[in-house]
Amino acid sequence: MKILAPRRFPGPAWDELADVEYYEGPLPGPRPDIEALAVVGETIDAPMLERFPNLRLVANYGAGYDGIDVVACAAAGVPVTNTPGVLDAATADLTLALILATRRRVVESDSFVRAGRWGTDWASTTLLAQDASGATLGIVGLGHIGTAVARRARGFDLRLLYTQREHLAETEERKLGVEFRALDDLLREADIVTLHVPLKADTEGLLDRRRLALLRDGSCLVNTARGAIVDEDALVEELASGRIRAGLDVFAHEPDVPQQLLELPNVVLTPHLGSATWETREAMTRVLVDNLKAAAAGKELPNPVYPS
Ligand code: 8YV
Repeated sequence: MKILAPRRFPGPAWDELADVEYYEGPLPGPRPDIEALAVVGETIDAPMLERFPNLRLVANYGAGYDGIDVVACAAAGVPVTNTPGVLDAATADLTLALILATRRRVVESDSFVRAGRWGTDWASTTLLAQDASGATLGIVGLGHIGTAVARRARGFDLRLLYTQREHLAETEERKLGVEFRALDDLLREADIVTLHVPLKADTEGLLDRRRLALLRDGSCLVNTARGAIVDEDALVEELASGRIRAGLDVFAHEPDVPQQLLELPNVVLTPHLGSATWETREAMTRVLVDNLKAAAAGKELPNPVYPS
């Protein structure tokens, strides 16, 4: 099975694939010889599928597959797979890192030391921040990653609220130590809000201008999910006003980051690093390769994704 990939993926599993061609820049085509695409964020839609008439798999490197039109793939008879499960811990870890960095002003403090200001500007009120311990964390989307965040957050004595379409069973809520709130109520009540929903038609712009205005003064928003879940222009305005803080790993038009954010001290910025550890990326490659090998062998796919 001839595979087209943008690059080698990290880890030894990648070498198990026999027939891989690499491309640079945008996806090439027409290419009737290509039977599988390994993709990382590329847009795969109906016109793109036409370039690859003999495709047997679109294999996404990542859990989120919002760049792939799954309906168009299904219509063309092309299965889609992703790499779920193996990146929950790393993404939850980064979420906690952003919560703590934002809440405790870690990046501002680092700049303060590097600028040589400790000896001259330090006073007992310098860089005072807000406790994470005891604060209320609102988790938007209690799937695998949201749940991993909840477990870690309990270790920091955060009070946990969550929102999603379906309530958990009461026993599950008790076990995780979470209380359900409708989204607007969660935004009004939480000191820290963290997003863990996939980007879909019904979550695009979920945190619009009206909802961002519900956030408490001094609260902080953390996003390790997808930038387009938030109205980015409205978020930039809220942050520029200094009313809220944010820890942002994802942006609406990556790799572009709104210029204004680069100037603001109340924002911590990372370049989409949720799954970026050696261990996690190698585990993602293992899952990607298993999907590709199953397709090549005509076997059942381990991680199929369906239109929803
Ligand atoms: C990226 C992610 O896909 O899994 C996801 O949904 O956002 C990430 O894991 C990965 O970083 C590759 O760029």
